[in-house]
Amino acid sequence: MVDYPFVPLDSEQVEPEESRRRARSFYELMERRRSVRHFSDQPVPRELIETAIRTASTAPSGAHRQPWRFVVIGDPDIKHQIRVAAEAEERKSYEERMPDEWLQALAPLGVDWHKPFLEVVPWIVVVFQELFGVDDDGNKRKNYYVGESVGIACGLFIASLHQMGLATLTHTPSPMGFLRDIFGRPKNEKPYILFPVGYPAEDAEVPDLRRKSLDEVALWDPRP
Ligand code: IYR
Repeated sequence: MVDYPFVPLDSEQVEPEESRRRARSFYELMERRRSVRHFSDQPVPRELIETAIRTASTAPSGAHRQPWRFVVIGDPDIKHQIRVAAEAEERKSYEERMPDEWLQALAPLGVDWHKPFLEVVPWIVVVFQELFGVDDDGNKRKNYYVGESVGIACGLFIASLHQMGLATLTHTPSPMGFLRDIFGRPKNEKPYILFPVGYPAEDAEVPDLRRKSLDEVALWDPRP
């Protein structure tokens, strides 16, 4: 069993005015984040991806099990393999598996089974959830709140990339089992989200979406 000694919290005292400034400035930064499907092939230093993964890995997790694994692909041959396999699954999904209601929901976004960006981006990062741990004797060790933990880590990853001026997309080719096979990952690891990462193309366009207002997403002291 890992035993953690308790140490004083390393926190900073922030005056209310400064809190307000930081809150606004972080919100304004994040409000400009968009899911991007048109990337530049401009190289991205590996160090930036490393730092985004370190940031993601600061996420809280159930029983501090940190049940995430970031698989990073820079090799063009593997990117090609991923594109071919992802498009094959996606084509089946769009043409046979997705019900009309779903296709109609996606229609305004202009997405389809073509995923050329998978070969344009300098990096693909596939996040796996570690469904359970395995100790040195091969015994299973339960993980807790795996989906929640990995989801939070992915959110921090996205924010970190955006803050560096990099773009990404939460791509979920479905089913995603082929990714485990391509990378030879063990059975206890399940693909969660695939992130193409790069600088946006100079002429990148995005749908002019609107975000829900504060009133639409927040309730204060609600009562029955
Ligand atoms: N996984 C598919 C389909 C897709 C589904 C949703 I929900 C989206 O918001 C976008 C796409 C794809 O990646 O194209």
